[in-house]
Amino acid sequence: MNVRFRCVLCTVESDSHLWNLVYLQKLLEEHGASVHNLGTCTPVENVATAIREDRPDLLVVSSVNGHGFHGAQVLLTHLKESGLEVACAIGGKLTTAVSDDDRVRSELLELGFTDVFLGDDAIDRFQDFLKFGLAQGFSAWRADPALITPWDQDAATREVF
Ligand code: B12
Repeated sequence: MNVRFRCVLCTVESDSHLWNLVYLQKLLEEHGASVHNLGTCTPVENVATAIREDRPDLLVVSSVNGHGFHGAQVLLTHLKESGLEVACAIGGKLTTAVSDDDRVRSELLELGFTDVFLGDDAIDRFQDFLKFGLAQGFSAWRADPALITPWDQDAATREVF
């Protein structure tokens, strides 16, 4: 296979689901990636070590157990504190309520994820992202602005006494 980019693939520490990782590894390989799949319940230190050693073009995080939002924050904060910078895409089912998706996407983009892929069209949008990254570099990607629902906007601007 002609390797076009290097990718580290992981999930968050709490998540033991496997087939999402297998699916994404195959999808990434179809797009020309060499994939280092770190497996389920990935310790954040293992992700940091893989980034230091592999120097990947892209980190892909997949979580479906509903705790991914928390785990993603822990992971990216750890990478930042370790001085590691890499384009980073995340997706799956990151909380237990689809109604959280817009807020979660907004907060993870704010934290520094390159893009956040949730919902029924996640794979289609992710493939567009991969094509763009191959042509122009993953760090050059500008994610669509996150939608803020009126109720979340209200919560963000409400004064707390
Ligand atoms: C099999 C399974 C298990 C197995 C996992 C075995 C294994 N080794 O993998 C077992 C029994 C262990 C399990 C346990 C649990 N599970 Co479970 N599990 C499932 C199940 C039935 C199938 C998951 C699967 O393999 N899908 C196949 C893969 C290919 O698809 P996928 O995971 O959906 O991923 C797709 C998308 O999400 C997306 N995607 C995923 N990641 C990413 C990343 C990016 C970047 C992109 C672009 C896209 C993307 O692309 C994939 C392909 O379309 C789902 C229900 C379902 N039908 O989906 C529940 C489900 C994921 N489990 C669930 C839950 C709650 C749990 C438990 C917490 C249950 C419990 N109370 O113990 C535990 C958590 C364990 C843990 N520590 O993580 C919930 C999660 C709910 C949520 N997020 O809102 C689900 C959705 C069931 C449900 N409807 O409630 N589970």
